[in-house]
Amino acid sequence: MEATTPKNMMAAGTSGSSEAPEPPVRHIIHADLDAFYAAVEQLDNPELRGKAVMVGGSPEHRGVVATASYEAREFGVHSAMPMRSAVRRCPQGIIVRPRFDRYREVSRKVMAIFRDITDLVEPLSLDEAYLDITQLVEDGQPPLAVALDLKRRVNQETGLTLSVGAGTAKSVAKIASDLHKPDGLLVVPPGEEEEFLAPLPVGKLWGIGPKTEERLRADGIDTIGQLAGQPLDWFQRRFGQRAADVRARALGIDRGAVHTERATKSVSAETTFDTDLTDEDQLYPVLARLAARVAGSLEAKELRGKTVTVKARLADFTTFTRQMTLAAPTNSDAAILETAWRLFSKELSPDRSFRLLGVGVSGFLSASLGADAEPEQFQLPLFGEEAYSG
Ligand code: TTP
Ligand code: MG
Repeated sequence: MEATTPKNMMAAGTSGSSEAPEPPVRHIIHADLDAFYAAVEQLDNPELRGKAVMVGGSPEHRGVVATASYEAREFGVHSAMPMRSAVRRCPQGIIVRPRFDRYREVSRKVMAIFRDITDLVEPLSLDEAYLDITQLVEDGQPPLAVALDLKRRVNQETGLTLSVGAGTAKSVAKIASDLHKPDGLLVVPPGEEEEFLAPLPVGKLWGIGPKTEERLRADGIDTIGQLAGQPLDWFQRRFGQRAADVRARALGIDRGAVHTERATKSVSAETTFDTDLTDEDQLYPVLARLAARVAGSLEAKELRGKTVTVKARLADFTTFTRQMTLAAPTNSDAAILETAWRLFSKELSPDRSFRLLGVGVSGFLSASLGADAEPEQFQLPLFGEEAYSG
């Protein structure tokens, strides 16, 4: 699977498809730093290297794990876990408070390396981006060579390790980068997308959240291959308007383009809870984490927005949004959180349980037009990833 000359594989990629005519093959890289916050802490403080590091809030104040070093992950510690549970699982773990300014600084360096490779960079968060490398491949550099070069440069210039996945679709590249973490590298050659995805659990697919995964498993669909094998009308019944997209992703042929900053209209993050939440003490840290994620994405995309939106879904699936426009555009997590909390706290009530919470920022200052862009309609995927931009 790993090193194949892409041009040789193109014939295989076009066989067996009834969709005509075939669009040209694109080559996409998904790059994601390993244990980002924890890796920066280990880089800056050699005493932390090789040790279980848990970056986040304090266990006494309902703090949450932002991320953990791979040493700590061996004990079952992971992002978004209450720090108290993390300490129980890994008592020797060293708790480190996040230093967002430092992470932003490192992120800027890494994004600059990405942009040095290609202009077509779509950052997703501080440590993660899609790169469209089609031109480089057409000029004769195999995706594997580009990926190796990227990993080497990031490691030499920052000291961090980067995991890279390459493929002809964003969703394939993203899954590939995750599969061999940390320090992973996986190139899925054109034509092998479906075969690569088939044995993987359905939950790995973008847009299949834990709840959808549960329902699919109840129907005996455990792998992406089993999903891809369903007839078209089954997809339509199960996914409605999303049917074509979900099916394309399951087949590894999604056509989503890499969007550079200019195309971004909103940046948002949302999360669905395992159990519905009512308590302000539990909801506030969630909102704080979402605000920090959105601020990080804005920073990575070099954007500031004026409109802050909160999205909420109640236990009965009623979904609503509340927005507020600020006097000046921002990318500050504190300003986003303050506004989001002002909007959301009005919605709290002892008889209301929430199953989902989201935070978004839109209304970007458009440098090219020299004027404020109109706040865009807030759009979030129904299910799917924590960080999303449209
Ligand atoms: P991720 O790339 O999801 O995680 P990671 O880089 O720590 O680990 P890996 O990619 O090797 O699996 O997120 C990047 C950073 O974003 C992470 O270091 C901390 C922050 N983050 C949070 O603050 N809260 C979260 O729930 C998640 C998932 C990440
Ligand atoms: Mg990462």
